Amino acid sequence: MASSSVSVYLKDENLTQETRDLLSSLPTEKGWLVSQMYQFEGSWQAPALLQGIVNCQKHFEANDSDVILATFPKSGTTWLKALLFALIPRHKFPVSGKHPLLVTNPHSLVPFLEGDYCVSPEVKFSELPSPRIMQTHVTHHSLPVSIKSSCCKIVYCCRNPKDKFVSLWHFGRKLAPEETAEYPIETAVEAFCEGKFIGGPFWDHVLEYWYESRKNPNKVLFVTYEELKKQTEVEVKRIADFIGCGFTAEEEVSEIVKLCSFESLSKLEVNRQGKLPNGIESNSYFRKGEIGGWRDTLSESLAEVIDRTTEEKFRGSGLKFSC
Ligand code: PAP
Repeated sequence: MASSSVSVYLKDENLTQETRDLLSSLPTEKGWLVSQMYQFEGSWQAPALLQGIVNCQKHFEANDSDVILATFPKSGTTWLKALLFALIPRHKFPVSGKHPLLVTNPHSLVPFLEGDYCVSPEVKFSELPSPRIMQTHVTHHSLPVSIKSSCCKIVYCCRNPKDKFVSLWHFGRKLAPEETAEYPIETAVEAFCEGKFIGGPFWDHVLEYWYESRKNPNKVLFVTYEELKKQTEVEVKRIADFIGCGFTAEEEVSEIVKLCSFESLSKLEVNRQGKLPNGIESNSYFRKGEIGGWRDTLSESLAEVIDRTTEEKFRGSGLKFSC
């Protein structure tokens, strides 16, 4: 199992006996990025993150004032972490001043729930200043009960499947070159479309949050990377209204948009050099930041395979991706 990898999310040396027993009872598949994936509550996980999800389900207590960012990996997590951090405590940290985002990677400002729980069941989320902002990649049905039963807000960000796949493909190859070197992209596309891909099935993840946002629009806000890119100010105001920190007529949303843009964040020293506590290089989270960048990596025929699956899986849902 990916022992040469540097990321804590791919290591299995901190697994408890309880997790090992659980793993032995679960369906398993050989995978890309992690040599062995386990199917837990319908989604395919690396062992360490699976332990994190179980710990999170057992121990995490949501507050009514919490804001939870939910994403499928590589759908805009870093961007949304920056935006939420810039939006929520904006009276404490004015954009015009020495803003924490100028010296801290967004992943160090907004904790990753199951990521932090994968190392230990004792995580001090209770010490975060209120309102707390936290992030998860967990499916809606696997969220800790208190997130669903409390009045906390969930912001879900989705991205078009081809760009998302390509983003993860490059990230994974950089993160674990040895484990991914021999895995052809054709096989990875096939596994992604079958849902047997790390974190997958992608389609079910998106659809669950999509339907939840329609059923309960005050609880779940559905945002797409593409709309955020095309009309950033409009979407940022919509997010701010949803989480209860809407803009006054005098406030400038453009400053927050600029601070959190790919162009600004990717140039900062803190996001170009060094590693995060999770063992991942800070610059791995900033690659291209574009819509339609998949064209550099996917052949037309592989793109068609993903398009056909997207069409089939999202048919009748009202969800469409045109890029
Ligand atoms: P995660 O889910 O593992 O935390 P996430 O941040 O969702 O990762 O994905 C990284 C992608 O967001 C990268 O896309 P790319 O590979 O297609 O380039 C990264 O470039 C992009 N990204 C990071 N920050 C921003 C930003 N401020 N604006 C737009 N895109 C961004």
